[in-house]
Amino acid sequence: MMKHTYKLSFVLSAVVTGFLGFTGCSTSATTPLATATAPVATATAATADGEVKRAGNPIITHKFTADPAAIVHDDKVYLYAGHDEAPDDFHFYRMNEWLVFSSEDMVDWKEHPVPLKVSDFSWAKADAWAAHVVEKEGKFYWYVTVEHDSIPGKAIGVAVADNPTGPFKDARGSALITNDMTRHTDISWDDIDPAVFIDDDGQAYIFWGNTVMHYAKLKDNMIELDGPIHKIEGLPHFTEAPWVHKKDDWYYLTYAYQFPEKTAYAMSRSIEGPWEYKGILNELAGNSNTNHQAILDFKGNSYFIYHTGGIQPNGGSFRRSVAIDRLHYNPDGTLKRVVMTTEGVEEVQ
Ligand code: FUB
Repeated sequence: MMKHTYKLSFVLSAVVTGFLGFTGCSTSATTPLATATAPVATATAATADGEVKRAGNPIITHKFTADPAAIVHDDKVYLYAGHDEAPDDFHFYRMNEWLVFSSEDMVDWKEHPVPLKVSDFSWAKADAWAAHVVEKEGKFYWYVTVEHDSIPGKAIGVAVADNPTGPFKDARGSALITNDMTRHTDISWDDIDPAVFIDDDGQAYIFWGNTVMHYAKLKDNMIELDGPIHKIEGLPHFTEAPWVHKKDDWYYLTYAYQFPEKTAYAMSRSIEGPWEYKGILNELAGNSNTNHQAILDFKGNSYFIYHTGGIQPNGGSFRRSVAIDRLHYNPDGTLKRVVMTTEGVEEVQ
């Protein structure tokens, strides 16, 4: 029944999760400055733990940030996130723009000017939900979830820029995917949470969904679908938030599992499946009913990037904050369970 009660369940969960203890919040949390306008600012203070400089979780404490996606470009990590702008008495998402931060060491994060807003898409009317950036041939493509202005339901658009911090512009002038293009479920929010993966042969794929996981090929131009939309079967309790990555000869498909969400994963030898379910990767994110992961390799380490409601007293399901912990592989390629920490990751050079 979850597929018909998604929005209601968010509201109920906001009440329920008020009773759940959260153990991963940063002791350095500050009141969010929703109106901060500095064009470029250091986003968070690093904490010292003995001689080791660590990021602390959440990594950004002056704004609420959600739905992380990250890339590496020129020895820097670029972290893209939605901006949770809901006031304390508002129990659903209020999200009008996306944000970008960069870091050379995973500890000091620099905020860049707001690179993309819902209003940059003339055909969209609300909801800067989860998004994903990929680089191809010197261009940066940002796939976003929004509410369509005239076609009922959520839709996916794509913006493009010549560098990772923008400025980004709508690449099509229309949605790439709309709710009427997918018929596997009758809910209006199944076309959310795009995740794009470019395989070793250069073929790009877009994965997305809520309740039902879809995927399709992208054309070489990255802004048109190439062929039919497929449904991926065999992912237990798939809710949303797909993320695809490859390590050695394995493809990994991580996703939000159940609701409130854990993160689960499946593996395959082929990007087109079949996917073999492998279990839970991350537990409930404390007082946030969503978890929304990204996975990244940087300077020899693997990272699990997610969000929690870790800024207190007002953090929660609609005022979330991005956190980062290490991701570790077993010798057979399976993933070790993520350990969410208060201390966060160590500085890397
Ligand atoms: O941020 C709005 C929605 O919440 C995202 O699209 C989902 O992945 C969940 O995190």
